[in-house]
Amino acid sequence: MGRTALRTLAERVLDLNWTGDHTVPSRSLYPHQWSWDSAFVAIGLAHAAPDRAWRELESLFRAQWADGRVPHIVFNPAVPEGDYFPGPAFWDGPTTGLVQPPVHAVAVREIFRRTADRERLAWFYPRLCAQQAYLTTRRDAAGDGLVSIVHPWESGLDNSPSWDEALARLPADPELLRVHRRRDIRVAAPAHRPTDADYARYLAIAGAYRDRGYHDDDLAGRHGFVMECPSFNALRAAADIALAEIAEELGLPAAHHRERARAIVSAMVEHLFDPRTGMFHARAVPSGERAAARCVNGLVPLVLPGLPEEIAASLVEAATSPRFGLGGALPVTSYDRTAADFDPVRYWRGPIWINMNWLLHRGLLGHNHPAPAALLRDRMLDLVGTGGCYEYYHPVTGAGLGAAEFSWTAALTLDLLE
Ligand code: 9WN
Repeated sequence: MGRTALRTLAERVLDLNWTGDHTVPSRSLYPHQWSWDSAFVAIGLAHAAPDRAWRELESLFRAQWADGRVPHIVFNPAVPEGDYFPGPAFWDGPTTGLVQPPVHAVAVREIFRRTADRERLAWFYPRLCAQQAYLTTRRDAAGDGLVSIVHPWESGLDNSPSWDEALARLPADPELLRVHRRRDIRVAAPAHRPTDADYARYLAIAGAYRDRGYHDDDLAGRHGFVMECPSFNALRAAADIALAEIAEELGLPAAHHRERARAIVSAMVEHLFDPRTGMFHARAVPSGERAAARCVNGLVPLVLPGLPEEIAASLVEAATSPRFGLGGALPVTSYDRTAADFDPVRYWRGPIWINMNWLLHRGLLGHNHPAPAALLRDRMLDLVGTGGCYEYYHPVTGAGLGAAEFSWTAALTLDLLE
C-alpha cells in the first residue's frame, strides 16, 4: 500500500474510533478510554487533527484522581456494563484504580510542538506533575527510586512472561471466573488472549487492591503482586525529560525534572539491568528477584537519552539478536523468539506490537542508529500497509491478530509517516 493510502487508512481508523471527546482503542474489544492508548493516539492525532489530540488527553485528565493518579480505564457511562469485563461494577467507580505507563507528558510535548498552544500546555503541566508525584511518592514500594506496579494490567503488557514467576506464587481461583464471565474471549480468539488461569489471578489482585480502597500504604508487605517494570520506569523517566522541556517553555524551573530522570535511569541500571543478558528485566518487590524472561519491556529503556552508551549498545545488540529479530523481515517481537514457551499468537507472549516498536524506533534514533531505525520504520509501515491496523501481528507470517482497526497502531503509523 502506498504512503498516501496508508495515511488515509490510519486516519479512517481514528475517525471510526472517535467518540466525541476520546478515542476507544477498538470498538469491538475495548469500548472505553484507556490511559496509555490515549497518549499514543494523541501523538498520531497531533498530525491529523491537533484539536482532537488535545481533547483526547483533556478528557482523560478530567478523570485524574485527587491523589494524582491517572486511571488506566475511564468508563464511558453510555456503554452497557456487559460490553467490557471487568467494568465499572467490578471496580466500584467510574474509573479503575490502576494506572498505566505515563506516556502523556511526551504526548503533550508532541502536540504542543505542532500547535504552539501555550494555554493548553499550562493547563496540563500541573496535572502531569501531579501524575509523576503520585508515582514517585505512593508507588516507590521498594524505596529504591523505582515505581512498582500493583497489577500486570498496569504495565500495559498484560500476560508478558515478565510476570510469570510472580503470578505463579498466587492462587488461581477458578470460582472467580464462575462468578464473573470473561467477555474478551467471546469477541477475540481465546488462543490469542490471556488464559483463564491468568484472568483468575488478574481478578484476585485487582479485587484485593480495590477492597483496600486502592490505598498504596505498605504495598510491599500487604499486596500480592508488586513488580518494577523496566518499560514503565523508562517511560516515567522519559516523562520527566518531556516535563523539563514543557517547564522551560512555560518559563518555569526545570532542573528538578532532569534530576529525577537521571536518578531513575541510575536506579534502573543498578536494579533492573542484567549484564549477563545485556538487557533489562522486571524485578519483584520485596524479594528483589529479577524475572528470568527476556521480554520487549527490557529493550524499551533504549528510549532514554541519558542511558549510558555501553548499555544502549547492549540493548541494540540484544534487539538485533535472533531472540528479537531487529533488522530482519519483521519488527521486534514482544518476547524472545528462541524461548521454549514463545507463543506466536498469544498477546504479549510473542506477537509484534506497534507501540513497542515505535518506542524502539525512537530509541534507535536517539542513540544514533539511523540505518536500523529507518529499516524498522519501513518494516512497521509494510506490516500495517499489508495487514491493516491490527492490535498485534503474527511474528512469522505478519498476519494481523487481536482487534482490527486498532487505534494506537493507526496513530503511530501516522507519526511514522511524517
Ligand atoms: C486491560 C487497551 C488495552 C491496552 C493494554 C492491552 C489490553 C486490557 C485488556 O488492552 O489490556 O487493560 O482488556 O486486555 O494489554 O496495553 O492498553 O488497548
